[in-house]
Formats: sequence, C-alpha cells, structure tokens
Amino acid sequence: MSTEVDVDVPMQDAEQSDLDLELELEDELMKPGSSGIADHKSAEPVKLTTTSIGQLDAWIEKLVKCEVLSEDEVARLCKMAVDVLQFEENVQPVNVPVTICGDVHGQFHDLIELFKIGGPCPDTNYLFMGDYVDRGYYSVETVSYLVAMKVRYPSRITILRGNHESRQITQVYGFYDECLRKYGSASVWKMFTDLFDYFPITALVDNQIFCLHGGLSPMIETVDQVRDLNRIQEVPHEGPMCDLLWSDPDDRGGWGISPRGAGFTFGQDISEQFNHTNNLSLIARAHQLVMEGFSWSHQQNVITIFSAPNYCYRCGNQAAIMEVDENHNRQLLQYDPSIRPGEPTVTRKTPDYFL
Ligand SMILES: [Mn+2]
Repeated sequence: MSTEVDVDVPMQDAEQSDLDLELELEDELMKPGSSGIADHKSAEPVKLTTTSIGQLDAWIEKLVKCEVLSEDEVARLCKMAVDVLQFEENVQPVNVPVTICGDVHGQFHDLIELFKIGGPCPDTNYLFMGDYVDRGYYSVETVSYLVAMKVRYPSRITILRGNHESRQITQVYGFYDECLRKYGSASVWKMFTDLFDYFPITALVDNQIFCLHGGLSPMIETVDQVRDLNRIQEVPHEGPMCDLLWSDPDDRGGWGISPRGAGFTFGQDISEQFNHTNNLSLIARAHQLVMEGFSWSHQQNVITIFSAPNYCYRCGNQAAIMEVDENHNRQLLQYDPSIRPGEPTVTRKTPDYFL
C-alpha cells in the first residue's frame, strides 16, 4: 500500500486531550446508557407500521436536504434503531449483490454523491464499514441519515461500527462539538453514542468476504470467536473488539505495534492464515486514507476502501466503493468530491500559478 497516507489519529492523542476535560464531566459523558434510548428495548424484532414508515420517510426527506432532525425526532429515531440493531449479530450476514463502502466522516454531500455513483438505496444494497462521524462538517446529518435509512430498510443497508463511533474519540475529533453547536446540549451526542454500542462490528458477505472497519486481532483466529464477543459497550482501549476497529495491514509480516496507539499491524502471513482458516476470499476494511479510494494489499487478501473524497476538504484523494454482484464479480467505482460553492476546495492537481 505504497500510496497510502495515514492521517487518522493515534488513540493516545485522544487520551491525552481527554485529560484536559473536567473529571466530573468526563465521568458523566462516558457513562453508557444515560440517554435512555435503550431503556425500553423490545424483546423481539419490531415490524414497521404504516405510521412509522410515514414518519421515517418524512425524516429521510428532511435529512437528504441536509437538514437536521429535532432533538425529539433523534430520540425517537435512536429508540427505533436500538430495536433493529440489537438483533443484529457481531458478524452480520449480508447477501450479494451489495456495494461495500468505507469511511464517510461527516462529508454529507459526498455521501449523497456516493449514492449517485452506486445507485439509490434501497434499489442497491449497501454495507458501510464505519466512521460516519468526526472530521467533516456534517456528522449529525450523515449519521442521522444513515441510521434513518437503516431503520427504514433494515435488510438493504448494513452499518458497521468504526473506531470513531465511540464516546471518547468523538469528544476530540468533532462530533461532540458539532452536536453542541447544532443542538445546544450534549443530549443528541449522548443518544447517538449510546446507539453506537449496538452497531455490529463485522459483516460476512456470502460467507466469503469478511468486512470490518480496522483489521485483524492476535486474539481472534476464527470468525466464530468474533461471534462470542460482547459488543454492546464503549469501544475498549485494548482486546479483540478494539483491534477489529483499529488494526491496519502492513508490509511487514507478523503482528506489529500500531503507531495509532490502539490495535495492531498485521502482515500478509496473518491475512493469508485468517482467510484460509475461515474459508474466506477477502478481508474488506476501511480506516486508512488511500489516494485512489481503494488499495489492495497482501496479494489481494485484503482491500482497503475509503469513501470520503478530498478527506477533511484538503487531502486531494479520490473515494471508492466496491460493488459485489450475484456472481461475486467485484467492481471498484471511484469518484471525486461534490463541488459546492462556499466550501473549501483543494484539488490535487498543481494549480497553474505554481507553474
Ligand atoms: Mn477509522
């Protein structure tokens, strides 16, 4: 992965900045479940009623215009989402055809572009591999929209958890501040971060493609071991669940210490062994900026997919998504940022005035 530029942030930076927060405030904010969205969970999957479909369609119509929901609407949406996501598995089964997507990071208009390139949901099935929030200016709209689509079309869209879907990371990289700015309090942030605990951590496409945000863990040899984890919690600082959301493939063999301060690096030998043991054809993951939007590694045992074009409005990268059809043919679709007036744009082409 020679073109890869890793600008995601080390866990220890987040921990460092966290030390600046008032201890009291930190304790209060880190407490899972305080939003109350999971206080009255359903004992079995809930079928959508005509009323709830109408409600969701109205919210989706609003969100697609990049308008935020009210705090009360977010509360209702998150409660509905808990009752969908609590019944999903740690290794959520997904059928082909499906279009697999990487990091979005609050770049709402580029997410709309993604659906133009890949085809509208629910006509096209989607699998998102996490990191919906932080960095971009529209984390609230992005995560609200994807969660609303998930509740409205639960069998058409899968939303995995990324390392940014966490109480700790979002307090440092934008989502917490954005919620305060857009709603005037932390309550919407609390609701969404409580909801993140329910997101599935991996997916398995047709028993062949293992999809997750980060990568492998030295504590996980089989997909069944992922099934045994208790995922309904804040992303831990270490251990298998942490690794699945934080690790990165590396050119060096074996396990390595990650410069991110969480997860590990893993070599081609590790990927080959994991795919062989579990009868997999591919590990699809996100988590790293790659300039072409996708990058193969470990002799096509691993693909990195990154779906935030011109990441942070300045990296000049393309974005990509991967279509997998009924016959398991894979097609990578690349796209550039949606151009909109009034927003910073940086092209990766050298401007004329430099010549
Ligand atoms: Mn990430």
